[in-house]
Formats: sequence, structure tokens, C-alpha cells
Amino acid sequence: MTPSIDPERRFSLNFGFPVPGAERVPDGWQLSWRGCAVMGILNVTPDSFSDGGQHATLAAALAQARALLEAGALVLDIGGESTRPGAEPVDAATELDRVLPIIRALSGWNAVLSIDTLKPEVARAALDAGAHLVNDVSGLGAEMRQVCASLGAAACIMHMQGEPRSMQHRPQYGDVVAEVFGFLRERAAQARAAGVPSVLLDPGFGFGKTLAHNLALLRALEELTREPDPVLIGASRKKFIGTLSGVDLPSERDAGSLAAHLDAARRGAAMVRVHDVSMTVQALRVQAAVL
Ligand code: HH2
Repeated sequence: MTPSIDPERRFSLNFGFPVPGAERVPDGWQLSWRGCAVMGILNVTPDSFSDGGQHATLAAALAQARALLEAGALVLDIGGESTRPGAEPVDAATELDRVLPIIRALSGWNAVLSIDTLKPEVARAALDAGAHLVNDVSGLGAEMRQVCASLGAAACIMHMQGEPRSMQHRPQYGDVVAEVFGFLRERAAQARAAGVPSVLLDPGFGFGKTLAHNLALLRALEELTREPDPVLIGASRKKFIGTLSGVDLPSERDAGSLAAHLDAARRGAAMVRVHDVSMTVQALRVQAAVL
């Protein structure tokens, strides 16, 4: 396969406030990088599908944050509510109790921090506590756009059909690629109009999608990555990786996840969201050199 996309392509995200590693630009601060970067997953939940309960104490979460950064993560994505298929929602107070102590502690670390939440009030409090980016798996609705715009935060807009509790029951699309990419383009335009400084776009692997839907989106990724907004991909340890590889245990799906992430990077993804940062950074470096 000949890569259609420059592996050294420069990507950037703009912010309305200073962000570690970002440069001052006329209308704010710009974080930029070359080639596919890595977002490390830091779930502080009891029930996430692969790492639930592993970072329950502040000390354990900070140790994991340090390990992810040392392994080469550009961004840490902190989540206090599992959105795995079948997950029960948690209230904002519970989610905030989980994420605020770690965000406050990490805000002195010179690291780019993302808050993975569906709730505007959690996003606002996390940004006030030191987070820089909002990762919203529900696609950045009007209230979340307002929070990001008013505080100058960049955002990740992810596509999900339905809601976590029931999204994998019977996902259905006419044309999955047109519908998902169309949704992301529309929400990106709405975010820009509302004043959100920058967006990442994410097709949302496994969020109301069958194996065939996930594969169709990955195969068509260049349609989205050819456009200016950077694209984020999150396949790490997901069910479809297990189905394709025949591996049951999520924690043993890193090699299969890596195959999907390398393919996404080759198709122009700007960032991959992963559990195993070290393995991913190593492989991306080799792939970029070879390309
Ligand atoms: N996947 C998960 C959570 N947040 N955010 C984006 N932008 N893209 C994703 O693919 C994505 C996401 C689910 O994975 P994980 O955080 O490992 O599990 P859980 O939701 O059970 O905490």
C-alpha cells in the first residue's frame, strides 16, 4: 500500500490560554506536532472495561500518569466515567470526586491534560482545575461548545450512535461513512461558529458500531484526514480488536490495537488514544522512519 498522506504532516490545536509545549500565536496558543501523536488513557473509574479500578488511589493514578508521559504521550486523557457498552451513567459529583484531585495534582506537571466527559459541568470544573482539552464522546452539543468557547479550550468531537447503556444493541446506518463523517463535519462547523478554538474529530470506534461499521470507517479514513481538522482514533483494546484477533481479555489486545492504530496513522490520523503508550510510540517511530 502506498501511503497517500505525508507521515511528517504537521498538526496543531489552538487554545485561548497557555498550554504546556504550545507557542504564542496572534489569537492564543498553538500546540503543534509532526506525524501521529499519542494520547495516553488514564481512567480513574472502578469499572472501565480494561483498566477499571487500577488507578483508584491518587498515588496510583499519578504513577500511571508519569509512566504514560515518560513513554511519550503528548496528551493524558483523564476519565471518571466509563462509557463502555452497557455502562451505567454516574452523577456529576461522583465523576468530579474522581477526576478533580488528579487534574489538580497534574496541573503542575507541564503536561497537556484532556478531560474525558459527557457532562458540561464536569468539563467546566476540570478546565478550571487545570485541564486543557475536552474529550466529549457525545459529540460536543451546544452546552459543551459553550463551555469550551467561553474558557478557550480545544475539544475532541466523537461520534456515538445512541448512548453507552444500549449503543451496541442494534447499531444501524444507511451509509456509515457518510453519516459519521457528515456528523463530525457538521459539529466541527458548529463548534467553530460558537468560538471553540480548535477541534479534533473522532469517528468513535465501538460507539454504536458493529465490526463491519468499524472496518468501513477505518478503510475510509483518508476522506476525513484529507481535511484540515486533525483526526483522533481510539481502537485500544476494544471489542472489535478482540473479535478480529480472537483475543478475549481486553488487557491482552494491545498488539491488535497497535495494528489498527498504525493503519490509522498511515491513513493520516493525527493522534491515537491508547492504553499502551510505550508500544505505540515505538511502533509509530519505526513506521514514520520507514515511510
Ligand atoms: N473510547 C473510550 C473512551 N473515550 N474518547 C475518544 N475520543 N475516542 C474513543 O474511542 C474513546 C474515548 C472507551 O475506552 P476506555 O476509556 O478505555 O474505557 P471506558 O469507557 O470503559 O472507561
